[in-house]
Amino acid sequence: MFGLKTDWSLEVLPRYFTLEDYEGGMARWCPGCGDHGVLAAVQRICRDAQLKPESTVSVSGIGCSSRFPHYMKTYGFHGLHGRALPVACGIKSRRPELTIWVATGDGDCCSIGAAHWVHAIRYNMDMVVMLFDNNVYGLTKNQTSPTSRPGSKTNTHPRGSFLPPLNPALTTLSISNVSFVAQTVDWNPVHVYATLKAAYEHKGLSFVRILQRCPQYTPKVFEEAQRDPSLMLLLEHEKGVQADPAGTKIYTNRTQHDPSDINAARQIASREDVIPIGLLFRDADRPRYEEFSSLGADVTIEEKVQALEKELDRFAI
Ligand SMILES: Cc1ncc(C[n+]2csc(CCOP(=O)(O)OP(=O)(O)O)c2C)c(N)n1
Repeated sequence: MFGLKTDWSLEVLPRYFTLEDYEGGMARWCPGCGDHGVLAAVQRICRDAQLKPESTVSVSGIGCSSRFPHYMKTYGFHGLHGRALPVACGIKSRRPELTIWVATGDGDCCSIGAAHWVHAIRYNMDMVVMLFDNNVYGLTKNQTSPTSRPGSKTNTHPRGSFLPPLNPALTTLSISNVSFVAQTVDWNPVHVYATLKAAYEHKGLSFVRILQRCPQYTPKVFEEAQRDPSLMLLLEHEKGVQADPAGTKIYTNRTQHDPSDINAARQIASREDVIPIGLLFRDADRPRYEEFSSLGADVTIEEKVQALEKELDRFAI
């Protein structure tokens, strides 16, 4: 009577994520800041891969670029200056199934966070690390960073910085157990997308140095390369970054580079006459520390207490 239903099961509709599902707060970066384009690329990759927002985490340190997690509608951790990588490694240790995007600036990663950078590369935990390299400390308003070019006038070096800059790609390529190093430029969204997609697909720590424009403090550093594409060197290979040719046809300067050749990668990364973009190095067979550090992550509290008590019982008299 009254057509009483006895089947209470709900039909769960398949979920399809659109870009909006990854769009967090309105980005407060300056107009013309390169960070906007990188954020858009990451959101597109998440959408194209249909990553569950609740299984995705964005982790950062402190800096303009480190505001990244606020603009992703996923889990996020806006950490301490230089500490993005230990936080990301901790997350991967306990929740290896999560997809992790790390945003770190050249100050955050190569200065205060340099020790963590070295060890995270060696740990090779599966995550994408995006180094936003604008050659300056942006958030704190114009101090020399380890990647500032000699002669850069900043608040810490008003007459121009004088030390040779650190080369982030080359440095990373010299750390043991490195498994993925690529370089791209924020002003080519096609190449940024393809590079970060390759980084996301790699199993292990993918280090991507992104040359990033800061319209406020370093507006000139990449201007020449932006205006004259012959100052760039496009790395091509069947195992490399597969960018849509329509977006890279401006680059006449190209070279075939096998990303499994680490010595060639180091030689290319050290070139100063051109800016190499593409995949410098990849080795998918390097050990990943989360395979070891996540052991036991699925043990229940009861099981832990039981194991502890069993251990303590060994000392009972
Ligand atoms: C322990 C500590 N030291 C210094 C600072 C000040 N500080 C905040 S961000 C920053 C540098 C940011 O530069 P970068 O990492 O290159 O990022 P950008 O702002 O250029 O994106 C510094 C020195 C801090 N917040 N915490």
